[in-house]
Amino acid sequence: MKSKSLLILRLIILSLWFAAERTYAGMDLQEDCMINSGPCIREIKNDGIKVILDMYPKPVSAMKDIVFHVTLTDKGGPVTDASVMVDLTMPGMFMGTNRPVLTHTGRGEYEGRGVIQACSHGGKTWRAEVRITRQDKTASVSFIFGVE
Ligand SMILES: [Cu+2]
Repeated sequence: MKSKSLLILRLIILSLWFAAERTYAGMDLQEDCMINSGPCIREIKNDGIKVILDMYPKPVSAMKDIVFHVTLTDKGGPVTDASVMVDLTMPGMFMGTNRPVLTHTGRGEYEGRGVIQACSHGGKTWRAEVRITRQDKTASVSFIFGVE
């Protein structure tokens, strides 16, 4: 009798542990950038600079060499004097610091490479915060996207 209830208790503890392993704050956050369907667009409030983010190869997967491509335009014209960086974080979970730096390749296009970490908790949702610095002023836009 005693060993049976002990076994049940063990099973309960084990299932709670499994549930905890698969749950973290932010895991249900809605993606607002369907990166596998194409580039995503944001506008920086105040100065109206348009930010287009793309990543490839697609489908965007963890532990693969990913190219981050950002296009900046201001009233239709290219923004060529910015410093651009992508800050990759997982909402609700610390996954280390991962900030690929992009370099200007011409006509307001910026490109850099990075690797998105594999999540040991099975997380597939990431945030890419694109930080744009011009004349010592930094603005940022964020994109919530999923990886394969
Ligand atoms: Cu994670």
